[in-house]
Amino acid sequence: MSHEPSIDARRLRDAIAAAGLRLGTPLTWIERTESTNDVAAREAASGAPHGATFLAEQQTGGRGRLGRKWFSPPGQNLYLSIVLRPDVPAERLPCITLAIGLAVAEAITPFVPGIPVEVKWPNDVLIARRKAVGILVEASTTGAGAMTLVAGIGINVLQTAFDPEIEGIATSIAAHGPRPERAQVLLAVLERLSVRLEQFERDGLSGMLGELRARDATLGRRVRCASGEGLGAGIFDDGALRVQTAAGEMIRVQAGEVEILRA
Ligand code: BT5
Repeated sequence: MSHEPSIDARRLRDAIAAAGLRLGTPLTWIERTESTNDVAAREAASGAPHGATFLAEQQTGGRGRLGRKWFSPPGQNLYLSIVLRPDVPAERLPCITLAIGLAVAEAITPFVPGIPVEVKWPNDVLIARRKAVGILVEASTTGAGAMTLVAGIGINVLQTAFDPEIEGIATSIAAHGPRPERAQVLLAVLERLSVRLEQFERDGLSGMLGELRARDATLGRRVRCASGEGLGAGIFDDGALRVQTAAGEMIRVQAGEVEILRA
């Protein structure tokens, strides 16, 4: 495994300040931790502001949904968690993951010219149909009225050899484009996230449905969800996934797993 320079947190903070971003402010760089989501949740509970970001070089217990593992080797990728205190009605919160996924997809697109970057409902970003990004949004604390979330984002940036458990499904930016500086990728992510989250607070998903649908990895593909198999038939206005079964029935998938089946 090549030895990459670690991220220069001071330079990154300067760049975040120069760009005037609230997300990424303040930025805490951690060499090694179990899970940045846990760090962010603890800090949120003791008052970390909206935008506070925790970035680790390595996670020893990186996690996905339902206790699944997020492989988080050192020196290659980005593992970060952002404290969010969004001003949106609670019923709208579940689809914030889609807004985050869209933002990350948009941010990494310029790093892989000519390669499709798609959002796989509800919480993955795919490069050339393989998983390059996982998103884990967790509710943190409920203070006086305001909901606090922790948005955890894992982005495979430089890694090109993966653990056997995921080598058939995982990919990275460097596997499809020139090796970028991780700090540049992170900056791009924070910038797009700032735009999309502000828009989400104002209008929910409505202003970004076109862009989201254009990147829908399940569209027209055979998928399996809890209620059966069918063809991905788009994303509803409220963020639910539409699946058409073989019998011609349209179903709404509001939560849970959706697997894209090989054609
Ligand atoms: C996710 O879960 O995709 C959410 C992953 C979130 C990771 C970030 S890193 C920063 C923050 N701190 C954390 O502890 N977590 C967040 P899920 O949809 O459950 O997908 C998990 C599955 O993705 C695993 O079961 C593997 O199949 C696959 N996987 C694990 N590590 C991967 C990797 N590095 N690249 C691609 N796929 C991976």
